[in-house]
Order: sequence, then C-alpha cells, then structure tokens
Amino acid sequence: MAKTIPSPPGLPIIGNLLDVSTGGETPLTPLERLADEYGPIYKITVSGTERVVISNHEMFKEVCDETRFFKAAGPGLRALSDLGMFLAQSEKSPDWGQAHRVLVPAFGPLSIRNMFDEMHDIASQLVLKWARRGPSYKIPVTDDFTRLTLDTIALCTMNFRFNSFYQDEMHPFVDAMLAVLSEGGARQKIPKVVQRFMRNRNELVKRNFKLMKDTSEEIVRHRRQNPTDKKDLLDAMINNKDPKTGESMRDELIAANLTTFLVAGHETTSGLLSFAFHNMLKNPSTYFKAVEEVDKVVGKGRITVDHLKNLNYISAILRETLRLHPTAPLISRGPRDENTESPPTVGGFALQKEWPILCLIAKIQRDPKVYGDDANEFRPERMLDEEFDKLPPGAWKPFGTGIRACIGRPLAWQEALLVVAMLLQNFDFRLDDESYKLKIKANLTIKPDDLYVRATLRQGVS
Ligand code: MNH
Repeated sequence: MAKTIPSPPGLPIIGNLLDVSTGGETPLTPLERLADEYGPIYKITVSGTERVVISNHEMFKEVCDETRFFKAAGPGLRALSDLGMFLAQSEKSPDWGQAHRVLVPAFGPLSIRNMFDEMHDIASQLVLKWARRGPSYKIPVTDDFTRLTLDTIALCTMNFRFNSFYQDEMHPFVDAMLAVLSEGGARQKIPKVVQRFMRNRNELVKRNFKLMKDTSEEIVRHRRQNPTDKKDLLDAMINNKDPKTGESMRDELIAANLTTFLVAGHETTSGLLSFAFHNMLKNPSTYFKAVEEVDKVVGKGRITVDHLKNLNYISAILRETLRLHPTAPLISRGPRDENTESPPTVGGFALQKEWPILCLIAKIQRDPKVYGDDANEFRPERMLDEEFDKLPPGAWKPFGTGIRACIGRPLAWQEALLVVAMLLQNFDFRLDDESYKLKIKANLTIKPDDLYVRATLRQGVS
C-alpha cells in the first residue's frame, strides 16, 4: 500500500499560499522550513494547484530515473511561455526535439573551445573596469558579473554586443527580461482567477515579452542579411538541418531559442561567480589556495584555454559553490505517461500524474547522509576530482538531470574558470564589509544580495 504524502493544513481556495510567501531571505526558505517541519516529502496547494516538494537525496535519486519520471516544466516556468527549448512541456514536443538535435552538436567541446577568445575579450573588459576604478570603487559584484555573463553569452552564441560595460543603463532587453522573470516569480503566489484581472500588469508583461522577441528576431534577420563565417550557435540554427528529419529550424523558433540562451545563460552563471567570490572571501584559506593555483598554473602571462584544465582547485570551488548555492535552485519532475505503476510513487508515497514534484536542490545537495555533518560548510576539497567522481548518483545536480539537463554547462564552466582565474591573477580582493552576512535574492535564480567587494591591482601583473 502506498503511503499518503504529509501535507500542512491549508486554507480554502488560496491553499497554502501564506505558508510559502512569508518573509525569509528567499522565496524558497519557507519551502525549506516546511521541509524541516513535514519531512523530506510533503504536498502543498498554491493558487489551487497541488505540488509535491521533496528535499532529500534518496527521493531525488528516485525521480532522476528517466524511465519513470521526466522534466515536467515547473509552475514558474509555465508563466513564461514561448521562450524556446528550456520551457518545452516535454521532450516529445517536436520543436524541442528539433532544437535539441540541432544544438547538442553545436554545444560540443570544439565549439566551446572556439568561444575562448571572445570570452577573454569580455573578461578583459571587466578587468579593465575594475583596474581603472581602483580600490576606492565599491564593486557591486553581482551587477558587474551580470554585465559580463550577458555580454559573453550574446557575443559567443549570436555575435551580438550588448557593450554593457560601456553604459550605466543596462540594455532595454535586460530590463524587460528582469521584469518578466520577477513577474513570473510573483505570479506563482497569485491565484489564476485574480491574474486575469491584473490588466496593467498583463499589458506590461506583454510589452516586455514583445521587446525581447523583437530583439531576438532582429538578431536573426540581421544575420540572414549579413552572413558571416562565424560558426556560432546562431549559425548552427540557421544552417544545420535536423539530422532526423532533414528540416531546417524556422526563424521564429531560432529567435525563441536565442532568447532562451540570453535568459538561461546569464543569470545562473553570474550568480555562480558572485557566490564563488563570496564563499572564497568568507573562507580565506580557500581564497589563498585558489590564488596559489593561478600563480602556479597561469603565472603572469596571458591565460589560454589550455590552462583551464589544470585549474583543479578552482574547479572544486565552483562545484562546491553550486552545491551550496545552486543558482537554479528548483527543478520540477513528474511521473511519465509511460509510468505504469498504479499509483506512481516516490519513496513509497502515492503520487498523481499531474502533480509537479518540486525538488529543492540546495537541500538535496546538503543531505548529511551523503555529505556528512559538515554538509553546510564550504569545503572545496570534497569536490576535487577523486572525491567528486565517487559521489553517489543524484548527489550533485546543479545543472539538472536527464535529457533535459543544462545544454550550456560546458560553456558556463569554461567561462567561470576563465573569469575566476583572470580576476585572481590581476587583483587582490577583500569584502567591502568583512561582517557581511549572506542574503539571497531570488526570482527564478538566486544570487547574493548587497554583496560588495574591493579590488586592488596585484603587483607585477600587467
Ligand atoms: Mn542552463 C537547463 C542550470 C548555464 C542553457 N540549466 C538548465 C537546467 C538547470 C540549469 C538546472 C535544467 C532545468 C530544469 O530541469 O528545469 N544553467 C544552469 C546553471 C548554469 C547554466 C547552474 C550556470 C552556472 N544554461 C547555462 C548557459 C546556457 C544554458 C550558459 C546557455 C546557452 N540551460 C540552458 C538550456 C536549458 C538549460 C537551453 C534547457 C535544456 C532543455 O530543456 O533541453
């Protein structure tokens, strides 16, 4: 007999809305708090929709089984329809399949390697900015990393320059995207019936969506009219045929996927870099080890793509950062149609097919059964290759799982390694406020809030 999932007593109509929206550093905190109270699996009702929330490794490992479960596009995401492959409702969607088959080879090792010089170009702009401003500049880390990652993804994937370091205002695309993302977050807490009457807000979302769509479509049009030899992702989508059907991608779908790259590809990476600096500076021994590694592996000359594979400790820092602070903190799974269990279960608890299963990645990746009593501590040593390779399946999944896992992982990894190394090579860092206590800002992704650092050029580095 399958067990019944525990559930906090809810209110009629709005369900457990109040439970999930009260205070906390992040909107997830209340979900995490409920987990402390109700255990590793519980069910809530938000805006009339039932959702299951899981938060330990054992259950998560089970829902990673692709024969029984799949990525059921989550509630936050569904609010942002029409944004390319990321949001496809299932891998059976023909548009997802086409984009996946065309894009997987385009994200292969050689093309990522070929992006190195452009990544270096943008990273140099960041170094220049911080060098010019000097140590009296209170660096808004997360904003500057967001400029960096947005410019990088746009240059590397579609040869478009936002030039974010050369303007105070962010590009209108960025404002539109941020507005849409935070609206997506806010809407999760508002019942559907109410949403329909929010005419001004609905108009605003429409306008912002249109601006994003127009920007992407303009980039496609521009490329069609100005063909180049550049083998980037835009080129792949325009010229490569789907190996299965022999068909080309239509322009509308190409544009939607450009938007996907811009959205999926920059906030997550920017958050990773921000948390990595936070974690290093709060744990100085890790910071000094990272500097030592850069000095040994790269020295004072220009960093090259071949240096990156030797940055083992910095790699471990990035892995450990994404373990504690997975910048895409929620993924959503559901029982497959083909799942013949009746009813489908997780951990022996009965599910219904239409219930999304929200996986609290940060909590799952801090499970003491896997990571021990110091699971909440930042200890990159546990992520050095030898240890990392021994982790049980499902223990470290900041890039998602299965066929819908992150397609941009190698791109983000190369970029993050390069940027951390280049910054440590050029500057000495300290927190602006040594007593800073981590606050987290969240919409669909998480980043540190109000984090500032100071950077002083290191002696003898040109
Ligand atoms: Mn990314 C899917 C995390 C960088 C493009 N990404 C996912 C998922 C996670 C994720 C988690 C799966 C979500 C889910 O199951 O609902 N992504 C990250 C993190 C970083 C990241 C933590 C950086 C750090 N992602 C990038 C970059 C790109 C990108 C850079 C750029 C192109 N990600 C995607 C796309 C998908 C995705 C596209 C959707 C893939 C699919 O649905 O097939």
